[in-house]
Amino acid sequence: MVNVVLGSQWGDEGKGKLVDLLVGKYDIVARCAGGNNAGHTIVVGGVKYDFHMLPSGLVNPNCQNLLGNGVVIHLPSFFKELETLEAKGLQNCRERLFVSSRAHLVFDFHQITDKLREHELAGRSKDGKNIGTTGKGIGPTYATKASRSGLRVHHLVNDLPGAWEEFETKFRRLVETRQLRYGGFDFDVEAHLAKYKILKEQLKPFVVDSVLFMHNAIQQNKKILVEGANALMLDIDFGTYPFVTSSATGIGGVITGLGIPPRSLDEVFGVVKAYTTRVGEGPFPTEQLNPDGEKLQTIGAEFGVTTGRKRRCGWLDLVVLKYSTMINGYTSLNITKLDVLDTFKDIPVGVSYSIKGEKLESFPEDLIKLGSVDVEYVTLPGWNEDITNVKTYDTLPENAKKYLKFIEDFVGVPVEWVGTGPGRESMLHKD
Ligand code: 2SA
Ligand code: GDP
Ligand code: MG
Repeated sequence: MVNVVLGSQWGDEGKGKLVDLLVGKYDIVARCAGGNNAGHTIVVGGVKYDFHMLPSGLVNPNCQNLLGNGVVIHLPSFFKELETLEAKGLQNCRERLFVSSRAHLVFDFHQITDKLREHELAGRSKDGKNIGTTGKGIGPTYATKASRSGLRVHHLVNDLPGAWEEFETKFRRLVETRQLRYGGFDFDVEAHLAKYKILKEQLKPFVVDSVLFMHNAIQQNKKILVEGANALMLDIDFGTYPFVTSSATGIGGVITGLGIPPRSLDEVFGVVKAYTTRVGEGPFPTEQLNPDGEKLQTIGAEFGVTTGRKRRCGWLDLVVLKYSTMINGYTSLNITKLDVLDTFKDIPVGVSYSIKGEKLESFPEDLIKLGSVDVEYVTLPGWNEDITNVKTYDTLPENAKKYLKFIEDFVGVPVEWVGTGPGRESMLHKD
């Protein structure tokens, strides 16, 4: 059984919390895409754990965790995150963590060029057309992957004669070509190579052939949960290109990022924030640049887990959710942060886009089109009471249930879990 948790909007829907909640039932949690640009906050027993790259299955002491071939790994960050989680008391992490030999490595020069590229893009026009990346080197690493000059985990850990020399040669070439492209930047190649000689030995115990790992796990009927990173609207193909990340963040990335057959997939949990947020640049039709948006940001504590950036906020956009459902085929919707809407008297929800009075059939692919859409809203009545202590779905206020029903009916997918607070216990199951 392979189930999947995917973000349906622009990220930070609360995927980590759902994974944490479900993880007790799973033997393996796997990540298939992205790197340490992702960020999950999980609160267990009052302790807050921040995850960036590692699978959140580490919070369950019986769960194995895999970084699949589709993930990109900055090794210094990998070890730092692992050590931080261990220091917070997570047990046996090293025995339960596996890394695909085919995953690509993110190097410091990728991170440097990520920032240089952003600077270059911002300088091109007054209004700044940079992407607003996390600066973690994600785009440049997927670029070297696609241009077939990247270095993967197996290149580093290979002990066969000549392997290290080849790694060194490729590493030097990568630095040189980037220095040529960006007019030179300081980079101590020798110091980095010396560091990677040590990291190589540290990494070895984690490395597996992840195709075989997943195949065997599926054959043995292990319960596997795939933890999506980022979200569909940041997908390299289906997101608001070019304001996207550089990986396949939707259902396709699950298959290619883990090397498993599509037929092995079962449930697809779509995680939906009860409103919408976006971090970084790019279009966001239901954004509220007004006191409502500020209120959502403040009550929702909407700050990036990785960069600390303020997240942009707006109303729920059902055009986005319907589009995202067409691609990812959610079998359930899992609505988080409903409690953040507690004090809003009325709650508008975006239901269609039009340009010059003409209704669009779906989410547009073109940014100029997207920039000129008018959003049609349906305004639903708020419930004006604190739901953080509500213990069951049935005892939610009527208007809260109506809000959820509206989403369910509009998208045509049942709601399964509803988040009413940040803690593990604040997730209600709809029976
Ligand atoms: P990148 O760094 O190349 O992947 O950035 C490209 C775009 O993707 C967005 N992006 C994200 N959006 C939401 N959350 C993300 N993770 C962190 C979090 C972000 C943070 O969980 O809070 O801490 O700022 C994430 N990662 C990438 C990014 O904003 C760009 O728009
Ligand atoms: P992810 O990237 O999708 O895993 O989400 P993040 O962890 O980046 O962002 C979601 C944030 O919302 C985290 O700080 C969570 O602790 C918090 N959160 C998740 N679910 C709820 C909820 O139902 N209510 C409230 N108030 N906070 C929540
Ligand atoms: Mg996040």
